[in-house]
Amino acid sequence: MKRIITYGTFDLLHYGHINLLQRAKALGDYLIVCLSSDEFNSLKGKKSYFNYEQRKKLLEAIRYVDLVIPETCWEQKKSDMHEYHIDIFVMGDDWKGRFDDLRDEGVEVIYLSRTPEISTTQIKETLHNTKK
Ligand code: C2G
Repeated sequence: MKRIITYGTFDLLHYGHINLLQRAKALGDYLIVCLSSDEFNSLKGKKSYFNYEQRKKLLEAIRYVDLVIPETCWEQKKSDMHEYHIDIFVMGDDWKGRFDDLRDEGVEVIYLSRTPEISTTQIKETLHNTKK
């Protein structure tokens, strides 16, 4: 059983996120999403519209997602690879190169192309500019 993991905030879930999760799952059999906590989002300089529990509920409803766990710090990835017996670490290619060191933990590191024309920031800006 090939186990995949990916990390992110996944706020205002959109088809760019789904494209990533679908392709990540296709690489193996079991997909874990490590979801940024509200506190970690602050560390990342992000303020999500939905809180952790709401974002977790949305992700758990996706057929490609088998488990959602919290991401609370940058440093947890190394131990996550061993704790969850990960075979493949996947991220969108906006992170290309940033996590290559995880290969030293014995996992494959794959960066998948981002869906270009959609982002949570863009959704927020569009809605803000079109509000009555
Ligand atoms: N993504 C994508 N296409 C988009 C938007 C996002 O493929 N149009 C991917 C990102 O590349 C990322 C995942 O969806 O792999 C989640 O995106 P974010 O929620 O923006 O995650 P991010 O803030 O990049 O957090 O420790 C890693 C961080 O937690 C990653």
